[in-house]
Amino acid sequence: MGTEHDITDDQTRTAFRTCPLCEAGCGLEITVKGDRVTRIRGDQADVFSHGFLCPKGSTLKQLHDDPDRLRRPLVKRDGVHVEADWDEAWAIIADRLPQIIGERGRESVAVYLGNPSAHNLGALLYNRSLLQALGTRRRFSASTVDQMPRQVAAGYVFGSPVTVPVPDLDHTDYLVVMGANPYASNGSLCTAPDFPGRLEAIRARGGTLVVVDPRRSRTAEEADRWIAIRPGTDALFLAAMATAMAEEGLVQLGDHAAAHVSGVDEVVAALAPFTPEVVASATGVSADDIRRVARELCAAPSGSVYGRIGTTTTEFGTITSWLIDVVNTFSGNLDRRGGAMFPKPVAGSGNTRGRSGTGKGFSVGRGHTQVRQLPEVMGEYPASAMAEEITAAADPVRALITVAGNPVLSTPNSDQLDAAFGQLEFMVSVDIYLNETTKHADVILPPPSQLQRGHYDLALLGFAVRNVANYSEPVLPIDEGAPDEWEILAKLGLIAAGLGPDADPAVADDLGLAGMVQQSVGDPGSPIHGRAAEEILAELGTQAGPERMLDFMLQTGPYGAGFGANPGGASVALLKANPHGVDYGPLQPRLPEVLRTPSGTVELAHPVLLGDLARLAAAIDRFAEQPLVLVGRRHLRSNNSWMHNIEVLVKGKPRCTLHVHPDDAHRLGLADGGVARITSRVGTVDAPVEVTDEVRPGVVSLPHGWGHDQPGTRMRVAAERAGVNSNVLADHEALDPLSGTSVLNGIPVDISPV
Ligand SMILES: Nc1nc2c(c(=O)[nH]1)N[C@H]1C(S)=C(S)[C@@H](COP(=O)(O)OP(=O)(O)OC[C@H]3O[C@@H](n4cnc5c(=O)[nH]c(N)nc54)[C@H](O)[C@@H]3O)O[C@H]1N2
Ligand SMILES: Nc1nc2c(c(=O)[nH]1)N[C@H]1C(S)=C(S)[C@@H](COP(=O)(O)OP(=O)(O)OC[C@H]3O[C@@H](n4cnc5c(=O)[nH]c(N)nc54)[C@H](O)[C@@H]3O)O[C@H]1N2
Ligand code: SF4
Ligand SMILES: [Mo]
Repeated sequence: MGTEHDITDDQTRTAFRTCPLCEAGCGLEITVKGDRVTRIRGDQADVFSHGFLCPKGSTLKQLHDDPDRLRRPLVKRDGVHVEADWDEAWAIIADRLPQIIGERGRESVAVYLGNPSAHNLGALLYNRSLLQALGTRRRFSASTVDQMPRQVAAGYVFGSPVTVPVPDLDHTDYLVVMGANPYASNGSLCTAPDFPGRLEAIRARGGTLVVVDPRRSRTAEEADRWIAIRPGTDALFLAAMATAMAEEGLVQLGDHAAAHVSGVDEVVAALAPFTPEVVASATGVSADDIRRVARELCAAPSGSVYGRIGTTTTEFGTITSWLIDVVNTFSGNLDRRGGAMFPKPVAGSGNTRGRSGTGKGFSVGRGHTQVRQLPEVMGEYPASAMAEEITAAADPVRALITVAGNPVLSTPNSDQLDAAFGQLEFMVSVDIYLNETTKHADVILPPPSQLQRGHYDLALLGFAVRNVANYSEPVLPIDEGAPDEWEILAKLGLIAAGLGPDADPAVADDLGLAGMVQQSVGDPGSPIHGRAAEEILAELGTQAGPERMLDFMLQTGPYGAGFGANPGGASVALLKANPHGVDYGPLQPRLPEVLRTPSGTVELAHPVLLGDLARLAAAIDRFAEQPLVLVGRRHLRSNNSWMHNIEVLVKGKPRCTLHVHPDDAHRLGLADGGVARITSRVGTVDAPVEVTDEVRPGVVSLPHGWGHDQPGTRMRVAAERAGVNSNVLADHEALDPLSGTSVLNGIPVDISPV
């Protein structure tokens, strides 16, 4: 079953597979004996990761073998989850779901899609079929507790929310990392296996690394300079950088970008009030330090500002992401080598397909939530509105489907959401564990393990620092009689549409694929424009599922084989013959072809973005007097809320501790090793205290994804080191209004010793 069969004896073989656990996408070399994985290490020959892996990568084996990982569906009987066979599980869903939709309408069903869906080819391709079949606007996902602001800003400025510039890590001379800790996270919206090694290489070649973070993270420790910013104030810091550049006559777009950027003067004028001197006390960063970074970024041969979760999950998330684009543009780094560049995904994306260079642009607000009237953004509503749409809407959500998500631990005001889920009439979860969220489900449908399915990083390679492609075949066969994840999702859609428990997902897949091919042959921008759909479909074959759909995307993508038009071009066959991946080289300038804005320019002065600056200005005084605030942090051996059942990852000293600066500890009467009671507007938790100068004064830090002590769950290892759920403290009302994204960093809290 492996991609390359290096048979050393009768039973032992080697398979190569991309790790699906985080965005780095490392290549793994997996030794399999019979049906058992005996070893996992980094694939030295992988074209992108060159042998790198982190401690999580090798635990795909433990994950596969975890006795708590679900192999068969669970159904709730008299409040207790018991194993059932697949037919029984489907029958229950077919009995309940279409009935609720029939009686109450489509909007009575909500869907929540979680983070692992973005690392999962089946889910990426077939969540769409599920959503289409359901037809509900009540779609929620982890995006609104994560990267949505970055995508919204990109939508306005570049015309498509998938057009997110990434730092050209391997060539940059000056990198400013804001609100990201790639030494722990391995990077995000910047796909770069061995991110730490790539950062070290910047310094080794004489470049500079600056980290802006309220915590002295591991990344900050490795940097030339750490700027301990006050949480939530990055927009002010960046606006002041841009203004410093303008005041000092340093704005220089470079000939290439200058021809394609509009609105520079308007942006300069709009940002003029935000001088370094004006924002210094609010940001906690001196005017001199702000001016110095601005000057250095402009003076460096190339440079880039990169922002992540600490910049997006704040009340100014969208304009912060936009201001990152502004300073990258002003300093002459937009779309140039070593600057902020646009990947060209091999499987295609919204910025490779369709008409090149212009488009409809980006907008929000096709629909609003019922209770708070929050606008739709990228086809979904804010995750933090889920609870009230269940409990307080005139037409409430009655049924919920979750796919690869654990919102009860991962989204704001968790206690309220937990209670709301308890009120649902019916809930289905597609998940591998019985956890804090899925314990509410009437039916849990478990997909095969990570090792039992094929993989291509369809979403994350769109943010990669090199253009690469890598397909992995399943390492182990699927359990007898169990469906693949794509079949589960497609079938769930068919059942919701009333086609009954025996509906065949393969039939729906044939139809879906035929639709895609029809559209492509009719698209003048497509490499198969004008060809016969039947011919293309015949070449794609009759084996339903994600591999065939991926082949279509690769072949019609920017490097594609084009069904014979470009021999040697990208296809699944090519990637199967190259199990260590195919490298299409470093990022290349893509302006103006990457744009999809109505004007055909980089719309730097989009009115929606400029319009939010008044709110930013009004917040300056409040920030300057900010009381104690809570931020998060990640640990290398953890992964959001769900890898805590793997013993080798969680053993050792407890990680779910509250970091408190010594000055604050003294003032608040907290002792290292003691317990603190943390209270926010919406909740209270007690957590063990670690006194450390890793956080700046006035800031405390607690990681998210913990709190595994809830009854009704079945994660035995996790329950032994339960920790506390930091999202009990996150306020569901605190949002970045432009993106609907929750404020998870910079939460005002009161703290007292217990
Ligand atoms: N306070 C605070 N909260 C945060 C964050 C923060 O920084 N601070 N970070 C936010 C971010 S960035 C994110 S992405 C979200 C994550 O939020 P979620 O996506 O809601 O939660 P996860 O913890 O990733 O849970 C993943 C779920 O998927 C299941 N699962 C794992 N693999 C698979 C699979 O292959 N298929 C299926 N069907 N299920 C699978 C797991 O068992 C688990 O139930 O959390 C957010 N919450
Ligand atoms: N080991 C591990 N790896 C992961 C994950 C995981 O849970 N564990 N999750 C994955 C996911 S889903 C994601 S989205 C990525 C996230 O990847 P990153 O964005 O790198 O996430 P973090 O490591 O949480 O780093 C965020 C940093 O922002 C800082 N910060 C908090 N508030 C502010 C602020 O207001 N301003 C500034 N400038 N900084 C602030 C925090 O102190 C922290 O150091 O990681 C992915 N990789
Ligand atoms: S860095 Fe991410 S992709 Fe690489 S081995 Fe670790 S978890 Fe897997
Ligand atoms: Mo995330």
